[in-house]
Amino acid sequence: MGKVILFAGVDPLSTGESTYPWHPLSVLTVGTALRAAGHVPVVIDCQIDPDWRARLAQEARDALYVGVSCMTGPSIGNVLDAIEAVRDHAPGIPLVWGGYHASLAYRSILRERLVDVVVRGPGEVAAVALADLVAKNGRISDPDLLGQIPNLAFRDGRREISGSGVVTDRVIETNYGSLASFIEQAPVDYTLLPVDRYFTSEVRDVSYLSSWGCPHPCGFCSEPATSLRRWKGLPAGRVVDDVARLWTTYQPDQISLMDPNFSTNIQRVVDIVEELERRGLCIQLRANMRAKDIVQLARHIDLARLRDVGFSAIFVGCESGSDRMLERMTKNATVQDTIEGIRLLSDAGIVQLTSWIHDLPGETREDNDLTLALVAELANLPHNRQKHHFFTPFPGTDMYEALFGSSEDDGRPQRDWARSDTYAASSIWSGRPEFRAHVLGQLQTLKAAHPDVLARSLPRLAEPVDS
Ligand code: B12
Repeated sequence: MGKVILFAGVDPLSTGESTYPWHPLSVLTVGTALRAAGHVPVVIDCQIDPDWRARLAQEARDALYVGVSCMTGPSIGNVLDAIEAVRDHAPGIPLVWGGYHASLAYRSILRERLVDVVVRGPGEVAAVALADLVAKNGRISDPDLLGQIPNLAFRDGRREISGSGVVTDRVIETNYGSLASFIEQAPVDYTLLPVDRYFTSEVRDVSYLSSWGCPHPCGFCSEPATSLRRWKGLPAGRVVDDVARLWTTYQPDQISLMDPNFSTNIQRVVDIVEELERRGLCIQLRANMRAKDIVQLARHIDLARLRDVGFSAIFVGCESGSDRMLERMTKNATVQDTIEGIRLLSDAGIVQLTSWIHDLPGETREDNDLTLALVAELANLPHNRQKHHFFTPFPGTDMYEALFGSSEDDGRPQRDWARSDTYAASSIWSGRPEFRAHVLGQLQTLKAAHPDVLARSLPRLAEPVDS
């Protein structure tokens, strides 16, 4: 038994992604499992702790290991700094990298020798097994013992020649076993964090996760590679117990359901609404749903009932107003689904937080005009909000592979990934500058006509890839 440091590297405040900090469910979930197994998890979150480097350097010295977590993008820079702080001040303490980015870019991370072990996908079982291993053996390097832990990738000390003739460290992957162990575990232990330090004068938001994974194959999205298109959800009764407890304990303004797609199981949504009704609860909830699911859902339940139990805003990844683009993205949905789904939410008085991706590979001016015409039309609806992104290829996605070939062994340094952002400069992919400038012009016109429709500032033009 011993202390494990969990560093949350995602910092949406520094990139303008958000105006308030978000509870890092990644390390909270892992920390819950570690504490239940008798270890002492210590969460250090760079969003709320300006002295995180010093604290990390101090706390790491007597830890079993330091675990770091982030998504692809600018937050990788925080994780690289965290790794450096640990290497400088607590040399010899094992380093473990988990979360979305590491799950996909693990080969490059390991070959850069940044950490000892990468945890791929759900990390609860592996995090506990690694802590047990270090507590017992004092180190993390025995390939035979590591080989028995699911969801790991590590170097076994041997070298191999890649297809292109380059000699690299051999990387071993263990069985991608435990898929959604959070489903079996006790509710997330929010006391691992000072929850109310995430509240601002603007909003008191608490993040919560009710399901895991996503069955859809969208080519731009990281989920198919991390969840292997599987899905698991907590039962309706447990979800309502959990959100009701969070609502009374922390008295937030809203609870954000962070499920990749809350509506994967339509019946579960209906059950959750009915359970909230049965208990006479109205809890302000936000969730992600696919437009096509909303259309289906409306056939089972009047969406006004969702609004009445508190579903106040639904995030919908609409992506494009061109069916040709939706097809190329393997979105498994049509523009008609988007129009119907958004209108249904609007009619029920629910805020529609829509998300759009511009300058997709192969997108023509005609495709773009269709998208711009659609967003302009939707902007007339009451409570329509829009987030506009420029396409950024993420590792392990079909669209990345279509552009660059297999991402598995592309050897891209993490410093490059750290300069990849859907809102600003990208050292991975700058797209077509003229196309982007044209889109920005159109979005400025939209903004002038509907000043409140944009949920955040417009994306910026990318720097050239080779800058
Ligand atoms: C919440 C969320 C956010 C929040 C993050 C809040 C926070 N403090 O973490 C906000 C809104 C800030 C955000 C921002 C972005 N996000 Co986001 N986000 C999500 C969302 C909805 C849920 C993530 C989550 O909390 N899941 C629940 C936790 C429990 O799962 P998890 O993190 O995977 O953790 C498990 C394992 O990975 C592992 N694990 C994780 N960390 C560690 C650490 C250790 C040591 C160990 C052992 C294990 C481990 O164990 C955990 C439990 O099983 C997802 C999912 C989705 N499909 O929409 C997208 C998603 C993760 N986001 C995504 C993207 C693209 C972004 C942005 C990059 C977008 C942009 N503008 O460029 C930004 C980046 C912000 C930044 N500065 O880094 C992509 C990920 C792409 C990628 N390859 O990383 C996703 C998958 C969306 C998508 N469909 O493409 N996001």
